[in-house]
Amino acid sequence: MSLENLGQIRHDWTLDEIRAIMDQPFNDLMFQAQSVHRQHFNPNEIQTSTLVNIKSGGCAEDCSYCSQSSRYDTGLEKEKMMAVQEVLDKAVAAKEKGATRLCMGAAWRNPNKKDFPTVLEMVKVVKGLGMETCLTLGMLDDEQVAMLKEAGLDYYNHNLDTSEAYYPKVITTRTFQDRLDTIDKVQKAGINVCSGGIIGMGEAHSDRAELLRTFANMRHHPDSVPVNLLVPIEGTPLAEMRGKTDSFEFIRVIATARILMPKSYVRLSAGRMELSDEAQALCFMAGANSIFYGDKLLTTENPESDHDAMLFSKLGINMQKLAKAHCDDHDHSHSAA
Ligand code: SAM
Ligand code: DTB
Ligand code: SF4
Repeated sequence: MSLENLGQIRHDWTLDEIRAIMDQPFNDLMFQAQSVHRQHFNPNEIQTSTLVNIKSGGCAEDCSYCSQSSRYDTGLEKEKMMAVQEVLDKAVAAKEKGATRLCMGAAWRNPNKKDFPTVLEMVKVVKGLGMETCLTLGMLDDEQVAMLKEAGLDYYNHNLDTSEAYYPKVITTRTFQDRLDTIDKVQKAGINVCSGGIIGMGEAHSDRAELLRTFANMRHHPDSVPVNLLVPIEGTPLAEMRGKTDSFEFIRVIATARILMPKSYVRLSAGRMELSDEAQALCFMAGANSIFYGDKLLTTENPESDHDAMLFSKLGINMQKLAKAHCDDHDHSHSAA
């Protein structure tokens, strides 16, 4: 396949094609990914999102990776929902550090009636600061999607996590199809979709290719694709996966996502504490152009923002500014040197 053809937006990828991309020699893969990246984005610019856990712990779902599932003894306390003012304070702090988007997460299977108006209020106050908003609240019904759209929500995060075949090995309280249904509703309502997965849960190489194929063959590619490296949590069934994932395998997934979804933001997400600065630089070379920025993810540690700022400075990477982040619907390319 020529490099020019590789930058085209397609929705008909076969598993063999994806495996051929992912399994080629590492240097060839990186070259292709970097070439595709430069067709649509400024290669030296990264978008930053800060996470806030607005409702921590006590979740009814049994996701085997999660510290917040009530099924496992992870030592995490169940907390009440955060007050709107506290979310606003965190948003102000994140904006001061340079984040363009606030991603608010809740440990829910789906939002309940009582708390939903507060969530809508959170979206409105964060938008009032001029920041982009993202929510991740579990499954949604049509009415909830419509209210989120009306409140001005920019992104909804809903991860598929792994392939359809491996999904029941990781989660039994909902199906892969349930996830697709919510993504479909969000997309149809005109809210940007953020959907990705987790690498390192014991899935096979082909499961990773299958997950990417599901995203790449969606009618509209997710606007943002978070690629998480499993953060192993003591007490969860996947705690024993610590140290089992080769970072080159992880980088290969990022590069393949970049090639399959040329215009999507690919986010180097959870797991950065386990990646050296050099491995993260390879992720950026592979086409990752977004990160979670701030000292904490939802319940676990993330690199200090000062460390990220230092790494960006060494690499000559600029953090995307708010005005640009709002130009999502346009071509992201700049006259790259
Ligand atoms: N409860 C909602 C849901 O599951 O959609 C929203 C919050 S949930 C914590 C959001 C996502 O975080 C999950 O879908 C998963 O991809 C990611 N995640 C959770 N725990 C993780 C871990 N230990 N390592 C890597 N990613 C994780
Ligand atoms: C995503 O893909 N990763 C984020 C966000 N979307 C919600 C969450 C990562 C969680 C990592 C484990 C934790 O901190 O609990
Ligand atoms: Fe609940 Fe989300 Fe954690 Fe699953 S990933 S247990 S749904 S908070």
